[in-house]
Parts: sequence; structure tokens; C-alpha cells
Amino acid sequence: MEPTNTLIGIVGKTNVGKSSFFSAATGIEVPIENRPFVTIEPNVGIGYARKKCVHVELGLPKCDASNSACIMGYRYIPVKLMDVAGLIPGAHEGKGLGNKFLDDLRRSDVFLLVVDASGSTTAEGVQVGPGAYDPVEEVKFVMFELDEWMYESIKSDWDKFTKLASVGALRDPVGAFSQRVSGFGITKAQVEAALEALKISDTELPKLGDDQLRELVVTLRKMTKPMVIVANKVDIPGSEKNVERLKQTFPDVPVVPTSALAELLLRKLSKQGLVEYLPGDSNFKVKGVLDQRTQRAVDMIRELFSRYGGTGVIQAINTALFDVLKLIATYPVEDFNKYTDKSGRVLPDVLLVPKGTTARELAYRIHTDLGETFLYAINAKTKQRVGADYRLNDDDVIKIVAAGAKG
Ligand SMILES: Nc1nc2c(ncn2[C@@H]2O[C@H](COP(=O)(O)OP(=O)(O)O)[C@@H](O)[C@H]2O)c(=O)[nH]1
Ligand SMILES: [Mg+2]
Repeated sequence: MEPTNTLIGIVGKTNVGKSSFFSAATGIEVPIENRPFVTIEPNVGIGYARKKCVHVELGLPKCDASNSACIMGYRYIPVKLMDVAGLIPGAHEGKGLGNKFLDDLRRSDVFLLVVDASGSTTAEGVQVGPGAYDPVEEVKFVMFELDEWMYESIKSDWDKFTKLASVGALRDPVGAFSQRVSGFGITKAQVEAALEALKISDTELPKLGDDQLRELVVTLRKMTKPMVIVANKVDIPGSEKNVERLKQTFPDVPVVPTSALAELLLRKLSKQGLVEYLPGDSNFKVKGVLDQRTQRAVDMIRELFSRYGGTGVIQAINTALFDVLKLIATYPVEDFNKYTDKSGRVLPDVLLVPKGTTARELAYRIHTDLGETFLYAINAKTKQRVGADYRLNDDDVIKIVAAGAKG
């Protein structure tokens, strides 16, 4: 059972650390019994969200994590990450690698917009001294490129759409428009919500001028491709004030300070047995004697940890899944007393579902049959029966009882 279908797209200009972030996030060696997502494209990897495992709250000595891993009481929940080539100004017009790679992003549910918070990379990706380039400008241009990309694509045969409507050949303009934007993973319900927010009626839709259409597209982009700003390279002195400015300039977008470099270094040192560190920890322990160079690197990371409480890599993924997409964790079980599945494994699977998901929707998510023949569910924490409309809480442990359930 895949814990989530979410696809996280990593975007940003060149040389800000996208690939470093990608390897820091996906290179974690996590022992997962049931490896989900078997077929993976070259630029897609598995990263992890991290959450206290519910077995700790339940006072159990351990669990038998299967579609995820449980290490020291933390669930590492796999999620797909996509690394794309760097955006440069004008990408939507085909500059750089242009539209081809932008199209890779269509399917993503959320963007991690990686910026160089030290300000040492220009818009074209050229390395300069720290502070020489403004990361606030960087966020603006990347957002602009993404909006333009979506706008240009939707605008490309808008005239045809308008004409069809004007001769009365469009019976359902909202449906037709939704069809056009479905390639971006946008649903009809989202189109309707955007139209309502902008007070555009069904009949007005095909008559929108350029500016109004752009406003609609930007609204849809924000709704369907929300973002986290990953303020990377915060190990470089002088980044702190840029992180603050990013937070002030983009109050609606979460900003997570990161150092992909520190995460990669910690992994290496941990493999060499020189430090004790779990990805996502806010602390690490040095074991043994370090040479001078390593000591300097470790001092740098300590400094970083004291300021930001970690490398931020897992934190950025957590922010995307839990704060932005508002997913919650649920643990389906068969035996609500022992918290086990059919084979007696304790809390094997965790499923991430949108906040507000009902018990029946969870059943559907597990198996169509289970949803169709759903009778009731049992909240394993309280041992109480709940109905089809019960809205799940974060870390709920749930047994689904269904008429058609086999076994
Ligand atoms: N100081 C520092 N350098 C970093 C960090 N992340 C990446 N870099 C460096 O930035 C450069 C570009 O990194 P890369 O991951 O290739 O960037 P991409 O072009 O956005 O994929 C490389 O020299 C990296 O070593 C970081 O967190 N801190
Ligand atoms: Mg790269």
C-alpha cells in the first residue's frame, strides 16, 4: 500500500542546490520491507516525511512498519520527489531547457521552490560572492516563470475557445475549460472554486480578456501547485537576514531554511561512524576523534543547528505534506485491540490522507470493494464505532468493517 500518491516537484533556478537537496532527501538509507513505487523515472526519487510513530503514543514497545520505516520511534514515510533542470528567466518562452522540462512539473502536487538564501547565485546561475543576488527577486522570477508557463499553455488556443462560445457551440464552458486544464492536474471542482473566488460566472468565462485570464490562471496555480520556499545554503554566513526577508515578503508561503550540504555531510559522517544522526534530528552526537578539517565542518553544522534546529531537509518535506497539503496520517488495522493486520503485524501501514477525509473515503482509498461495502469503522484508540461520515484525525488507528471484506 503506497502511503501517498503525492508528487513533490523541486523547482528553482540553476545552482541553488536543487540536486543537492534531492540527493540529501532521497539518499537516506531506510529499510523498508514493502518498497512502494517500484517504477521510478530517472529524475524521480523517494524522499521521506518524518513523524512520531503512533506506536509510541499507544505505549507499544515497537511496531512492524511495512510501507514505511520506523526508526527510534519515528515513522519515515516515503513520498515521490522530482528533480527538474534549473529555470532561467524566459524559460516559459523556451529559454534554457524551456517548456519541455516545465511539462514534467504538470503532475506535481506541490512545489519546493529552492532558492540560494546566501544570495551567491545570479539569475542565470552564475556563482558570485554571497549577498550579490537577492533571493527575494529569485522567488519572484521563479513564480513568474511558473505562472507564465501555465498561462501561455492555457492561452494558446483561447481564441478558439472564445469563438466556440460566441457562436453558442459551448454548452458547458466550465466543463470545457476544466478539460483544457486537466493536464495540470486541475479538477473541475478547483476550477469552480477559482471562478467563485474571482466572481466570474460561467458565461463570462469564455469572454475573459488577457489580464482576467492571467488572474484566473495564477489563482489556479496557487490552489493546485502550492509552494514551500526552501531557503537553501543557510550554512553560508549572511543568509539569516535573507531568510527573514523571504518570510516577510511572502507571508502566505512557508519558508524553510535548509542546508542540503549539512545533511549530506552528516550522512557521510554517520556512515563513517563518526557521528550519530538520524535524518530530521535536531541534534547529533560526535563519536571519536575528528581530524581538523572534519572538526571544522562539524563546528559549522553545530552553528547551523543552534540557529535553525536541523538541516531543514526533512522539515521542508514535512511542511509540504502536513502544513501546505494538510495531509494527516492514518493507520488501518484489522485487530483494533492488538493494532495488527491480518498477519499479526503491528501497525504495518501508514496512509496519508487529506484532512477532512471520512472513514468511508479511507476505505475506498484502501480498496474499492472496502469502500462500496463499508458498514462502519472502529476507532482503535477509543474502541468506539464510528460511521461512514466520521472525519479522521491525525494519527487515527482505524479498523474498517465491510460486508464484502474478505478474510
Ligand atoms: N554552502 C552550501 N552549498 C551548497 C548547498 N547545497 C548545494 N550547494 C552547492 O551549490 C552548487 C550547486 O548545487 P546543485 O545541487 O548542483 O544545484 P542545482 O543546479 O540547483 O541542482 C554546488 O557547488 C553545491 O555543492 C548548501 O546547502 N550549502
Ligand atoms: Mg541540478
